[in-house]
Amino acid sequence: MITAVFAQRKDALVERAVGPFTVRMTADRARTQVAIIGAGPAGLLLSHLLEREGVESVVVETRSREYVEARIRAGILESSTVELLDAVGLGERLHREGFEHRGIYLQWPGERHHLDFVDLVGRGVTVYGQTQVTKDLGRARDAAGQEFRYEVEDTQLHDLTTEHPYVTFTTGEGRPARIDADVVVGCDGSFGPSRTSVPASAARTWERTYPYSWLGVLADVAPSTDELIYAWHPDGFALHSMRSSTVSRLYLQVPPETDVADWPDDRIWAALGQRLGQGQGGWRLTPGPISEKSVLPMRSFVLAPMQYGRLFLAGDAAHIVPPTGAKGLNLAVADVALLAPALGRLLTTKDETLAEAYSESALRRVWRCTHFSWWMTTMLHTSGDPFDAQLQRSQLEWVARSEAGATGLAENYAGLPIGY
Ligand code: RFL
Ligand code: PHB
Repeated sequence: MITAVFAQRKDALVERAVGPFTVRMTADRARTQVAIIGAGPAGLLLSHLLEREGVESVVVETRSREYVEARIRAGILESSTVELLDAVGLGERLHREGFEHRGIYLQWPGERHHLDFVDLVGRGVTVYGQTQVTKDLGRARDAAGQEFRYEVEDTQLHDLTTEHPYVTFTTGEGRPARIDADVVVGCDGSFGPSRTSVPASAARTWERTYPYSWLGVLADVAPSTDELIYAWHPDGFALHSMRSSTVSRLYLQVPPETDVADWPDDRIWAALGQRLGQGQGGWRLTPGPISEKSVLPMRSFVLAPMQYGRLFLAGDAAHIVPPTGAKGLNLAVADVALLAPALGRLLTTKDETLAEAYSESALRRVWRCTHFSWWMTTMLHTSGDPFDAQLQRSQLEWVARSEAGATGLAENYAGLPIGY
């Protein structure tokens, strides 16, 4: 266990521009081995894995801890994510409260097919909210004495191409602060400063914006299904997911720029019922009170390499996938599972081999998941083009009727092994 995270802590003078003046202020200055930017799943899990490598870290986060832990996002864990969390002592509550699912339902009007991943590829998935993963990680890091800096502002990364990079920010109390490190890891999601600290000349990016969004709702009602339903419908895609035996998570394909105000609860339940096949074969969708409603845009994005000098990127900071394949959180976990031993080797034995291989190894899985997420998205969302609709229908029938088709979906959805 790390008891003293900061090898040194001292006050130093820094200069800050305040309007037209340059003001010299006392800065809170600290030193650690790895400065982690972002306390989402990637940053928290990385700090946990690094400790097991004997490497100390400080986590810097712009939001409050309460905000980070309440943010509703992913809900599906691949089997390799569960195995990793188990192996590092984070699986106890997950196994008690999470639901193990053998597969998913794939449907279109008039037909619902169950794909049994356990039969097809020998492993299923676990339904356990990202909020719960984040809370479990937070508790484990507290128990280990992890140093966090929450509610910081103006995070900036410096000297990344030297062996002495550092991070500056303003603390929640308004004091300038600086953390000197051997390595900086950007786990700050799609809008953080890490990605933009990589000069355009040092990286390449690929991007796809999809012409639809998801309207997501959280409802205080028991799920109307035992496993997730992915539904193709001429009105647009719908997904029935869940968080617990009393909370359902549901999504509707909506046009981009949709205003939630245009979707009162009755309209949402009517659209979900229609698209998910209300009444088909006697199936009923039970509506209930909606506690959260939001619109999320759908985007694919990859930045390569995931390293720039002593800056490494992990999770959404390096890549975004549309949520249809349930891959975002799992990719963030897979990145840090590769990165932690690489940094352990670099910082304890000065062996750079694994650190230099990190980006290429991580990107193999990133592109596999990028393709899978794109494929699920384009197969299930209606574009309005009748030719597209025929191709989607043919693809869905192939997946549902052919063992080869079903196995391909199952292998990707249930997840490839860590290190694929
Ligand atoms: P996060 O979770 O965005 O965390 C980044 C953290 O960095 C902080 N930050 C900063 N900190 C310091 N200084 C700054 N200047 C900073 N700027 C930002 C942020 O406040 C934040 O705390 O990224 P991370 O850790 O890489 O984790 C990625 C996952 O959160 C994301 O991929 C998934 O949630 C995606 N996703 C899903 N993934 C799945 O695997 N399965 C799913 O079922 C699934 N469903 C979803 C999803 C994402 C969704 N939304 C809203 C994006 C469903 C939704 C609705
Ligand atoms: C979720 O439960 O939030 C969820 C599940 C599956 C997805 C996306 C989101 O593909």
